[in-house]
Formats: sequence, structure tokens, C-alpha cells
Amino acid sequence: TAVEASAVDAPWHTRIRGSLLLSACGDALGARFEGTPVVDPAEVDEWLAAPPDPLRWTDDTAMALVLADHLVGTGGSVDPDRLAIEFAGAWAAEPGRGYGPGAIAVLRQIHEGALWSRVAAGLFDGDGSLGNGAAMRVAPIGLVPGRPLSVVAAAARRSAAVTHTHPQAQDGAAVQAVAVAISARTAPDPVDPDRLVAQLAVHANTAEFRTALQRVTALLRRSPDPHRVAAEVGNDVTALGSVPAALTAYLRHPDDAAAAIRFAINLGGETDTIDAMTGALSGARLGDAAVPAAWLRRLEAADRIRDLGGALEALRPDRVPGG
Ligand code: F2R
Ligand code: MG
Repeated sequence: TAVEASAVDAPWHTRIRGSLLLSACGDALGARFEGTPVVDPAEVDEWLAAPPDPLRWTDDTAMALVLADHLVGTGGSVDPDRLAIEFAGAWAAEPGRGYGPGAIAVLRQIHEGALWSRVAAGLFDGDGSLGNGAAMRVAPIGLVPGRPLSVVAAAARRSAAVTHTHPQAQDGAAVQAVAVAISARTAPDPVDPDRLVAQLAVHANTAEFRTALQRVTALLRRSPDPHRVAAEVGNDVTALGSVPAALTAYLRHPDDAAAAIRFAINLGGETDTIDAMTGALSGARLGDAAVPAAWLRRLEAADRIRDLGGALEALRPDRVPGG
């Protein structure tokens, strides 16, 4: 397709780094307001103008960096057995990053030797987790160069399965990864929200997710404020209640990463995760030049994140021997 073909010319190195860095900034900046049902926009502005140093991120970024490392190690594919052990190791090393209860239960058992395939499916009385923990960490999969969108979606689902087996959590991961991939590959023309959302809906299997995406399209035509977005598509800890919200925040300000991140925090609720996902989309479109200097200077482990972006870029088929 035109989207996939444009990957050849896209400046991947700045977009990959931009996505990882802005996602981490969004997570760290949003964490201050996590769980606040209605935030004060003036307080948000003050916070964004002078954030703390270091700007410390949460489980969202911790897991995204594990996944990025994993992709670099495997040459761009997902090995769920290995990924589960790597996620569990990161949790055990830093359990205080703010992991969700379901994630903690799975990761603790994996760390103690259990098989992810037995544990993840048993969560929440056997329904599996429908939380946004798989979508919040999935951006690196959308940033692996040269993968068809169907491959991106399938890899996202495999990466989700080690902790999130519920169909809505799986959809959230697939949709967010494909949205990142499309944003990173598309020329810097004006974004066509209807077209983007229609492309994403192809990768959602559940009726609930497809309906939520339709709501995003209708909502964007009315240039909604954050309260309207939160009321209509949600701002909570579920994949269904946060992936469409992040997409909406990004599409309200597709050419201004700081404004998109501000919009996402003003949604209230699960601000760290919605902001991390919004930042991943903005950075994939706009590149690392869009990261405000005042945030970048303070961002925890910015050099490590930049290096991971470079390592993902090196997975380009034309740079991998035999690729
Ligand atoms: N959990 C948090 N933050 C609150 C605690 C942080 C605390 N301040 C601290 O510092 O320690 N943030 C993180 O959780 C979200 C990602 O969650 P994840 O990984 O999906 O976790 P979990 O527990 O699997 O799902 C989240 C909640 O969703 C509800 N839920 C999930 N599946 C359900 C099901 N099948 N039926 C009913 N409810 C279900 C539960 O309430 C889960 O606890 C991110 O925001 C991340 O930053
Ligand atoms: Mg978090």
C-alpha cells in the first residue's frame, strides 16, 4: 500500500527516537496527575513548563524499553517465552514503578518460574486482563522498520499475550502498534483522521473496539475539548477506555507534540498511560525535534532511550545482512 511503500523514504531514525522519547516524557509528565478525575488545566500548564529533574517515568516506559531491547535482540520479532521472562526480570528489579495489580500477579509468578501461558489467561476469573498494560508498552513494535501492518498487528498481539489475553486488551495493543507504525511512515502531509481511523479499524477484532474507533471519527469532527473526549471515549485503565482517547488527543494536535500531550493530561484519569500512548504517536509523526528541550534535558535515561532508537533503526532490512 502507499503507507507501507512510503517507509522507504521516511526519516526513521528521528521518528523512532521521537516516538520513544515523547512516550517516556508523556508517561513521566502524566504520572503526576494519574487517577485525578478532573485536572486543573492551569496546574497542568505550570507543571509542563517546569517539570521536576529528573523526569521519572513509570511501568509504561519500563516495559516499553524491555520490549524495545527484546526486538533488538531478536532482530525484530517477538518471542513470548523470552519476553515474559524479560518483563518479569524488569518488574523484580524495580517493582515500585507503578505496575497494575494484574501485571504484578502475572510477573511475580513468571519470575518464580511459572509459564506465562498458564498465568496470564487465568487472571480476573479466567477472563484475562483487559487493562491497557499491553497497549501502553507496544510502540516499539510499530517502530520496527519495514514490517507490513498485518505483521505489526500480529506481533503486537503476541507481545500482549504474555500478560493480557482479553480480546479488548489484544485489540488495544494491535491498534496502538499499527497507529504508531502508520504515523512513523506517513509523509508530513496533513493527517486525514477519517482515513487513519479506518485503517486502524481493520486491525480491531472486537465489535467494542470498532465502535469506539467510529466514535473517535465522529468526535473529531466536532473539535472536542478534553472533557468531551473523556466523557465519550473514556480515560480509564482499560484498553478500550484509553487507546481511543490517546488517538483522539494525538489527532486533535497532530503537528504539535507538546499540545497533544497537554490535551491528554487534561483528559484526567489514567493520565500517565494515555499520555505515553499519545506521545508515542506524536513522536512517530514529528520526530525527535518535536521533543521540548526542557523535557528532554530532564528525562530519566534519555541517552539509553536514544540508543535503543538507534538500535531499532539498525533493523532496517537494507541494513541487516540478508535482510
Ligand atoms: N495501576 C496503575 N496505577 C495505579 C497504581 C500505581 C500506584 N500509585 C503505585 O505507584 O504503585 N498504573 C498502571 O496500570 C495500568 C496498566 O495496567 P495493566 O498492566 O493492564 O494492569 P491490570 O491490573 O491487568 O489491569 C488494570 C485494571 O483493569 C481492571 N481489569 C483488568 N482486566 C479486568 C477484567 N477482565 N475484569 C474486570 N476488571 C479488569 C482491574 O481493575 C485492573 O487492576 C497503567 O495505567 C499503568 O501505568
Ligand atoms: Mg504507569
